[in-house]
Amino acid sequence: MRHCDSELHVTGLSEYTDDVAPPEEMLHGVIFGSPIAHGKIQKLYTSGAEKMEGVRGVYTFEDIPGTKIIGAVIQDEPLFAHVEVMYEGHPLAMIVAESVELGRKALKACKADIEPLPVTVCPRKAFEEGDVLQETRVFEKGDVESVWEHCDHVIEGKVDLAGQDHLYLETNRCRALPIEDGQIKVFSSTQSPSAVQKWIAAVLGVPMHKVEVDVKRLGGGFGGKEDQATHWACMAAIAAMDLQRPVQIVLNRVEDMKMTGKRHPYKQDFKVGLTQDGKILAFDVAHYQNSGAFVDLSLPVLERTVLHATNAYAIPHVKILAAACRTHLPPNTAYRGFGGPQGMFALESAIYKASIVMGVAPEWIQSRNLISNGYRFHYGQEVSACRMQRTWDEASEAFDFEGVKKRVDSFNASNRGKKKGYAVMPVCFGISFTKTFLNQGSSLVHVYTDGSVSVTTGGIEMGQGVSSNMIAIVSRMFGISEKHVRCNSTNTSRIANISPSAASATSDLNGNATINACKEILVGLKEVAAKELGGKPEEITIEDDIVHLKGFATDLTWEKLVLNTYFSRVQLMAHGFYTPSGLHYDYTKKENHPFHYHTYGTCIIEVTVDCLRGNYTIDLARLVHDLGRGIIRSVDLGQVEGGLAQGIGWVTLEELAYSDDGLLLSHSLSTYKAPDGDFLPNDIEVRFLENADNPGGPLGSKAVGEPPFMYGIAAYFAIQRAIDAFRLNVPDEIVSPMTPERVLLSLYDKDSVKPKQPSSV
Ligand code: LUZ
Ligand code: MOS
Repeated sequence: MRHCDSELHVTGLSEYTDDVAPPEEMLHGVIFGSPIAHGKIQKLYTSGAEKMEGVRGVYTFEDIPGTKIIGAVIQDEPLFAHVEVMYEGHPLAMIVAESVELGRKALKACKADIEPLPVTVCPRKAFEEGDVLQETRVFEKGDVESVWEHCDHVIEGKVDLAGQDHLYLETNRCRALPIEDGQIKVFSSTQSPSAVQKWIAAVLGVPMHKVEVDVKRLGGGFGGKEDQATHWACMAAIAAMDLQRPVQIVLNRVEDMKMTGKRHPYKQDFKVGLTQDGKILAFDVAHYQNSGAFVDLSLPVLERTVLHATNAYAIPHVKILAAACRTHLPPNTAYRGFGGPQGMFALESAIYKASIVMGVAPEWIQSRNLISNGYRFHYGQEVSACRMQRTWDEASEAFDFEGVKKRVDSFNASNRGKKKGYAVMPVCFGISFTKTFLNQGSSLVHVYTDGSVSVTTGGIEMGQGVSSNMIAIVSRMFGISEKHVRCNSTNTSRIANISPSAASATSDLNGNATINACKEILVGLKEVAAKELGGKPEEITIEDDIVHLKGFATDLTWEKLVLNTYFSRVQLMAHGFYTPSGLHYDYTKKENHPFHYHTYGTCIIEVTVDCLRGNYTIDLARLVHDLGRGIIRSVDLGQVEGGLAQGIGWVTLEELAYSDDGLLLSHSLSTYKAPDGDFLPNDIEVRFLENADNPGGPLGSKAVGEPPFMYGIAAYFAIQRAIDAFRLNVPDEIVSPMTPERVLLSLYDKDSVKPKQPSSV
């Protein structure tokens, strides 16, 4: 699989934030983080560090020249801890030194007197104590209370869903360079260069036009750098301006894991009511989000949990409680799926439990409740161009759901020490930022006189392939080969007011903006060509670098046409803007249209559990995904497989362990296990729907970044069902991740090696 950076990556020549040769005189910032999770700051001792070799400055809350409190949604987060520390690793101070080594040495001379305060890590506890970040919301469609008595089965349960570290290969980092006239140039590993620009300007107390942020590429983001790259960039900028020297901050892995927020853990209560023939009549769910210490993006994340609480299912009566609960963990943040996976997991838990009570396969219930055109979601948007059933039917047929069931049942009947399980996961994910104003993209296309083209957009290349997509779009719009086109770094001086590269919408918004820019340039090109060839502009096309008139090739090449256009003094550059139409969302209203469209898909995952040891293998993952027309197949496949892998990791291996006093115990790669190539199934089959154009997406495509993450949820229930085949053990609380330890403990009673007795539901 190739994308536009493949050769640079495999030869190690691609440049990330700190790969560019450091400017002379560059200093290094290291962070003094709180050793405890919650406490009152009595005194900070930094004067010892200040006197140490190579130290040029120490910065705390008092040293912030402008705005001292930042925040993406609500300004509630002091850039350095002030009065109280709210989580382990909460930055108290930054030491700036001639080298990282000298800075780290000086770090040891920093001390803080902190009076410990009670620590809360559980969102239910925070909720009971009334420590919520906004008034708790309840969303209702229909009236769940009126239907329980009409249900043949009413099942209740609890869920405990863990968070997830982003584990981008490139930890958070940035480099800030002071330049003339009080300006500053910043290279940041951020998904949101305009947020970095805005907050640096604010903390420095200067206008935004004095701050230039440039981003070539990230070594992964996954949401972790949507909002939380900003802090480090602000800190580096403060020191750089004060000392008038370049300053770089690079977090090491342990610091990154301790100091930055993660996917939100949730605790959930559910109650589901079904008829005997498997129809879900009512779903009542409470989401207690573990928001962490500050708001960050928790509220929009919780909003998406609410929007996706019914996933792909048509349910007439719905009630959703959504509470953002403050705990003493780093502020949890965006992570691929943005609350959607947590919303969907609760409902899959309910369906799983219902299937046991009713003695049916979960997919029998799932398939009886899929949405279709005309269904109105609880947030008021009507389903149109629905492909849910289509992906289900194609998956069911292509992957032979019936056959899998028979094969697994017969394996389990004839094997004692090993059991197989499988589960199906339908996904319906809404595409658009739910903060409607963020749905805008910009692109700057330059055609140079030699026929080469440069494209700059608001999109951040973080390994997902957006640069390759932009190059493909320009190449197809102009009818020229990709070798003519280069995608340049994202830069706030070339593109203003950039929305974060997030919400799966980056190629969608910036690709459409690029199409608009190309169209504008094409008008001039075609006029010049028509004049030269003696035709009309609408009779001109360009294919394979050759200008065509009425469909026939002429002698006029792309390069010659560009040069002629330049000599004719006709515009060869354009700024394109795009925003999808028809979006509106206000949670207090019944009628809403938050999403431009939905992405659909269905996945089946099969596993084998070793019932002696508790470990397991993921044997296969097969899925049908609705991608619209797709831009570059290999890029899309990379996104689907990557999302699937990350989703499987979330519910299986990746365990964030905390002590009771809120210290992160799994804070490095020796204690936090992410799925690797060995763990993932060899048998992964991805099918894209054919003939599935999406009029809303660039070149008929659909957003692809996040939806595949949620296929991974099937791995959880596949393992649970393999356990059930060994001995039925429906837990009171469904706890994720399903680590091998957890599997072992659910196969056997704690104090005995005998299999547990079947428990009743
Ligand atoms: N980021 C954001 C997101 O700010 N708003 C969203 O709706 C969103 N959705 C998914 C991922 N990131
Ligand atoms: Mo994101 S969770 O930064 O799309």
